[in-house]
Amino acid sequence: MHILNTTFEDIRLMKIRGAGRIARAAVKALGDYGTSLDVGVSSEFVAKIREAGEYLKGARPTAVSLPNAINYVVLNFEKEAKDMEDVASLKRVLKKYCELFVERSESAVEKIGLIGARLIQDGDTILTHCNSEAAISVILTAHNQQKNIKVFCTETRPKGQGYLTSSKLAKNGVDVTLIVDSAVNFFIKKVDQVVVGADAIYVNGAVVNKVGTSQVALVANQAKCRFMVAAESYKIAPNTFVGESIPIEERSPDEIAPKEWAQENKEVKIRNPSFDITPPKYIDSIITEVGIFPPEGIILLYKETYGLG
Ligand code: RI2
Repeated sequence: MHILNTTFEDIRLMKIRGAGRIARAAVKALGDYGTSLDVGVSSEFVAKIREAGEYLKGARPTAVSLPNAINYVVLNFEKEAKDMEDVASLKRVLKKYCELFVERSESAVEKIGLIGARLIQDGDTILTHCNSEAAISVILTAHNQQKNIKVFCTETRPKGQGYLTSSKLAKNGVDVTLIVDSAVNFFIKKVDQVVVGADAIYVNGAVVNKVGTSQVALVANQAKCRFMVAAESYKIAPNTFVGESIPIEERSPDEIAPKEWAQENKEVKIRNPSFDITPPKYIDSIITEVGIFPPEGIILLYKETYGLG
């Protein structure tokens, strides 16, 4: 269980973070756990993998990439392993699907970059919020295509993921400016496009992303500035098709206020939701590895992915 516990804790504590990264880390941990399992009976192996998958899914509640990734691996593994007797073969099959997921996930980010960059014009100023591999892929691909772009990165309180994004972009030679979250409206007139990632996408095209994204979308909408979401197709939340909602993670108040201040001001309540929901009407396009969709078109991708089309 050691590898599972370590990965679970690293995801929970956000040492591993970002919707795509946590999905890949969980899948890798599941594969390594399978390889290390010392059981002689195939049914026991399958049961332990199923149980480990369920455990990993609980590390963080909002990014649907995590359960979708585990389900992809476990369902395919179980289907192929149905009639297999020896544990060594089961281990090989499990490893195969873990590697396949990781490969597809990484190549999806690359493809999103290429597809999304088509929507970025030479001379554009882009604004991004938080730290999304998919959004960064779009920005860096446009930059590598010699498009002359400028980028505003929000700081992204409370965890400051904008420091990661701005540092990465600057190291790659992009002209980047870090701003506080509340300065978005101040700068929006200079911005041509907002590009953000997603932790989960409702079947109706609403997007769950780092808290503050919906405020950025409102400001962008008022300023008639384009709003693009870059996200792998496995971020679509299948349960939203039957009306379920996506839980919004609420993290510790310690991430917001210094401990001593909180001690002295115990009567002040602190709330720390990690994500919010941007309605489809504020989103122009969702860039996935299979193409560009208006938010209302995500239902088609969902149906195709789950064979309902
Ligand atoms: P990629 C992150 O969540 C951010 O909300 C980011 O926009 C989203 O995951 C998608 O990131 P957190 O783990 O999968 O920082 O595009 O809470 O990297």
